[in-house]
Amino acid sequence: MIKNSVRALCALSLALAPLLTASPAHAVTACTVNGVPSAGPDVTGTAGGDFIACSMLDAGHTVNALGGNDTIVLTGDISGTVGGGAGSDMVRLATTGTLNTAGVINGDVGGDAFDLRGTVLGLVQGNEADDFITVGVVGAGGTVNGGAGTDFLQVGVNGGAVDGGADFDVCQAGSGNPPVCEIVF
Ligand SMILES: [Ca+2]
Ligand SMILES: [Ca+2]
Repeated sequence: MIKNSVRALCALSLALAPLLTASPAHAVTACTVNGVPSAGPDVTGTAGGDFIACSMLDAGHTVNALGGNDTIVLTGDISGTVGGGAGSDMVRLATTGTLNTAGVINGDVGGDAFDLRGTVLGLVQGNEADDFITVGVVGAGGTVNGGAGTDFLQVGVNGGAVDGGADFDVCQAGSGNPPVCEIVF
């Protein structure tokens, strides 16, 4: 009787295995907030300094780090909206990451630092205060805007639009379209 039950359980797990291991039909948000997994659609930090990492962010999903000086690390396909919230935030896009057409990165309030080594096809906004933004590749249709404040923007290859926004900004583009800034070198 026990043997039969074990056999039945084995057969059941064999039948379920393909379902459990099947690849998802579409991208699925995969983030952690201070080490705790979150699948969205709203990935939310705390009022203090948070460490948020995402290997995937679906279109329509959001990351909001809220207040505090937060660190956000993006390593894959980012199609949602990432906000640093108040505070001086650090946002990194690894070389393996892409900010897709629908994707947005916002520094929000506070002087923010963006180290975006991957490809930007979407929208990057420093927003208020003095922001420091470096981007590896801005693809066609991609936009980087420093917003208000004295910003420093550095882009390796600019196939899109790079603009310091309001106030006195300093920009550098290795090649491609010239940035729109008070000082370009
Ligand atoms: Ca926070
Ligand atoms: Ca901020």
